[in-house]
Amino acid sequence: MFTVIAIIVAILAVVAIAQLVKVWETSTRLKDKDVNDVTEKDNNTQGRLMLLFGVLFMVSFIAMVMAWGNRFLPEPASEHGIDYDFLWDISMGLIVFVFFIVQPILFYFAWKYRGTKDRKAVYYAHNNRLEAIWTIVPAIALAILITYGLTTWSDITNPDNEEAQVEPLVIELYAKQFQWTARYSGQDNVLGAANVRNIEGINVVGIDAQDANGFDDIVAMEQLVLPKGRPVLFKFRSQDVIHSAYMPHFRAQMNCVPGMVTQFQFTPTISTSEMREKADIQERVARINEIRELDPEKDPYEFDFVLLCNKICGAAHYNMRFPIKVVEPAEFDEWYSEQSTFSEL
Ligand SMILES: [Cu+2]
Repeated sequence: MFTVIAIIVAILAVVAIAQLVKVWETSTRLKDKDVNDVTEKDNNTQGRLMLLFGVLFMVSFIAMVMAWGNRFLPEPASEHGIDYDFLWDISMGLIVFVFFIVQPILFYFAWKYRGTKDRKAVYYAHNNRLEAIWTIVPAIALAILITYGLTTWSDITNPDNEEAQVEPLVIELYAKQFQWTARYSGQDNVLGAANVRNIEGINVVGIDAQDANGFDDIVAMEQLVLPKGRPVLFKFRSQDVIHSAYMPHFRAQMNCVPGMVTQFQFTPTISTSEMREKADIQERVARINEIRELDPEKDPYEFDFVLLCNKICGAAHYNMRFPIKVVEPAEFDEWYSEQSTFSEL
């Protein structure tokens, strides 16, 4: 009902504005003036408005960065996260640098060269040198940025486990509307075959009961526990629509696509309890709790790493989150040994 009223109001508003414009046009015609005539006064007003807008634009940019700059992600908690953040800083640094040169000039010129009666625009059709400069300089800058970005991306997505002589821990993240489930590969570190057709009762991710690799698999519905300092190779699957596994603190994101398995590997470097000790995190938590205190029904927030769905996958997409706990390797081994395997269920 509210939507219908809102749409009717919006339509009526458009009609009212159209009518007002008509009235204004008729009134100027009565005064024997052409509405399309641009007067000296119009040019001055528009020029000054441009200048004013430019100043407000720059001031609001600086004010927003100062006010909300501390809402950026905290320090990365994964090995590759440092390279990732460096790439981000370089790209943003360059963009902001160019922004601060180009935008003030743009609005200043709009005001300085506004139309006046005795100024005539210069007819300047072509200049090869200028064309070359503004083509080649951005082309070189972009080529460097893109090459740097692609090499960083390929280093992040293709870690050489053989050279590093590590065997990453294999974990599956299974996405469905609107829930995450983790499946650890167990003693053999090999995930058993799985298929959506096998989903029944407690077999929530559809493990194939015929495949011996799956007997020792461990399914975790409550949270994702990861060992600090050990590479983890995630295998992503989806039951229904495209989801996206986003682990912001680890600078990791990968789509979960029905019918195929995607993957991403990273090494957690900071445990949950270490992260909670950090001054920056404590400041963020305090800020969040200040807001939560206003609502007596809300419990205080405590920092946790989190896995979020980053693809608008349906009505309860916002609710598709899974806590991640990074612990010391010994604690992980202890937790791992306490879990029931698929064959024990
Ligand atoms: Cu989703």
